[in-house]
Amino acid sequence: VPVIGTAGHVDHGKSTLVKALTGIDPDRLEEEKRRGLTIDLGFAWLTTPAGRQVGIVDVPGHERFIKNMLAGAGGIGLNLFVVAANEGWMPQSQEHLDIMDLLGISSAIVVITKTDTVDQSEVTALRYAIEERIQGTTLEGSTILEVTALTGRGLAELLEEIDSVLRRIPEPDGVSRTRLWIDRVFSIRGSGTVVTGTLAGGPVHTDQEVEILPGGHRARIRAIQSHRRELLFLGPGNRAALNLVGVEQQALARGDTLTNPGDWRVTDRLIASIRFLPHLDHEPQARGAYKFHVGSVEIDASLRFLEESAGPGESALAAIRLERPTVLDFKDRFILRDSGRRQTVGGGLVLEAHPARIRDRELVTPAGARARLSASDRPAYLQILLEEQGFLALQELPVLTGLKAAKLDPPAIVLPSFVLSERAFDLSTRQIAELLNRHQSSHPMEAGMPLTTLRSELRLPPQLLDELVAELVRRNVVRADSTAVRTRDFSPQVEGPEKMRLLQELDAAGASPPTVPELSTRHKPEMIRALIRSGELVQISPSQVFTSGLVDKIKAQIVERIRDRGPFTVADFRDMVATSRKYAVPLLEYLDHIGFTARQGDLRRLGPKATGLGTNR
Ligand SMILES: Nc1nc2c(ncn2[C@@H]2O[C@H](COP(=O)(O)OP(=O)(O)O)[C@@H](O)[C@H]2O)c(=O)[nH]1
Ligand SMILES: [Mg+2]
Repeated sequence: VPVIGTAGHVDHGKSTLVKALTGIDPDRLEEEKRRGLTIDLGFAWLTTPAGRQVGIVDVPGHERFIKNMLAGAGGIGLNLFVVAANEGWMPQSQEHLDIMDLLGISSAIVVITKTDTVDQSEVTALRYAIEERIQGTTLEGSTILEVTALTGRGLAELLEEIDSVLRRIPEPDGVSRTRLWIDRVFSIRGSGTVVTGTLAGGPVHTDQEVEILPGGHRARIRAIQSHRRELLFLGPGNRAALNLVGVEQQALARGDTLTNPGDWRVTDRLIASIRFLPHLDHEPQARGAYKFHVGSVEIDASLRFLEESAGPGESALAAIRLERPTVLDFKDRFILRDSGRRQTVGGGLVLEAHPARIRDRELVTPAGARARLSASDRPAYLQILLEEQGFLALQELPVLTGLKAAKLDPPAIVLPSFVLSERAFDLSTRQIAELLNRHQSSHPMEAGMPLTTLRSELRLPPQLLDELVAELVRRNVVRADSTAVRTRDFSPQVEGPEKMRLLQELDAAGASPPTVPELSTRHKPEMIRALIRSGELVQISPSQVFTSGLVDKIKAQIVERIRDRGPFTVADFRDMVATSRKYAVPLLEYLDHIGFTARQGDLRRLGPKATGLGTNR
């Protein structure tokens, strides 16, 4: 259920109206009660005729406390915009209307208060004046009601209208990530630190571990209250008071955000679309000093227009630098006030909360910023990020976009630790295939392209390349072993005449063949490797190879020998195959290793794998 906020000029009867509706005096500070003036935010709640529990945030109307008003304006779903019948439209009527308009608050009820102080004709005239003022703003078309809080006149109609507007407010679109802009911090003797705010983005539950940014303090939620009721779980869109364990009151302040650890990262730069108010009496200056208001925080800020600057009533793309870091989301609404003039000059939308920059160059171009402006939801925003960057590390996904990997729909490709656009995936696939084909045609005897070479050619993070290759293996596009990758239908070739020369040399040498280093001086090493892989050569030790034909012959001799005369020694074997110890020992160890023979003291007998006379393959 959305939280209701008040708005309107000082002394127009906002707090009195809240008290009349709820029975709770929102002016909770001693000084407020004494001066009859709202200084800081006040909180109350009520049950509507339809049975809804709603929270109310009452704001100060005085210009001096506009900062507090703005701290309460974030997260408001329905506004009660108060104009007193006796005073009519006043400066903060206009400024609060501007703020609601810039924040995109479209659900509002205009309440003309203190109707007991003037004639009905004046009330009616004010009604027309208000209708004109709200024309062209998000409040255009709002119902205008007349109320006398002191006598209760019009309160029943107001409550009915609150229900009917609440019924029309759409449910927030899905859960993203928990964020609570803290608007109050205090401590209760015996319980410790309590923070309050309007919960947004996702739920909280008791015993949850939370992180308070930008300080990075970790704490645990011991208890949750909403409208004074104890809860174990609270969904987004509600007022919340959270009792925290593990963090001191002094460490926290209004403007901090309570978050789910790991889901958010602070930022002090953003790309935004800013709309300047039409009735400004000056050109907005990029060099001016500004206050940036978002959620419950106010931060000193400076601007730089991405393209041209904008005049009153116009919009512009700008890079904004913040004096202190905070937590921002895609399409967060903010308000800009001119620090010197102390007036609201505009507001806008966060288009990129984590803009990359190389030296003085923004990596988000004006076109990229405009694409973000027209992206209607988070998946569309992710597509833009992927178009720009090709891929994102999966653990960055919630931090940058508020999306969870498990919920991603195609066309995003999700690998174990990265997410790619379909286009980037197709492009990488083509690049890999191209590199493999090129390598395979220049090295036809190799089993494929060494993974290390592929890594250095593609200039992707090694982990990403490995995951891409694994995905392509899964899709049966390439084949890979621990060292090399090849296209699906490639098999290494060995050239005929050269291979014949090598095999002839080995055949002529019988059971005492040249070593691999010796062979490599006369034959291509990659051909030797290819023949080992294809099984035509058998590697019996790091530096010794036999032809598979010779190995088969020796195996046959062993079977015959054991059948006729039983187990044999190394010396017997040496004589049998007519070789030296230098070859006999590694050869027998190789045969032991593959299970063709088995050693028993000094003797060899047939091993478990000696069935038949198959080759070593
Ligand atoms: N006559 C009359 N006075 C009202 C009415 N509502 C509020 N007031 C008075 O107007 C003054 C300012 O009210 P308050 O609620 O503090 O205004 P806020 O600054 O907008 O919160 C107080 O003295 C109220 O008693 C009303 O309906 N009729
Ligand atoms: Mg007040």
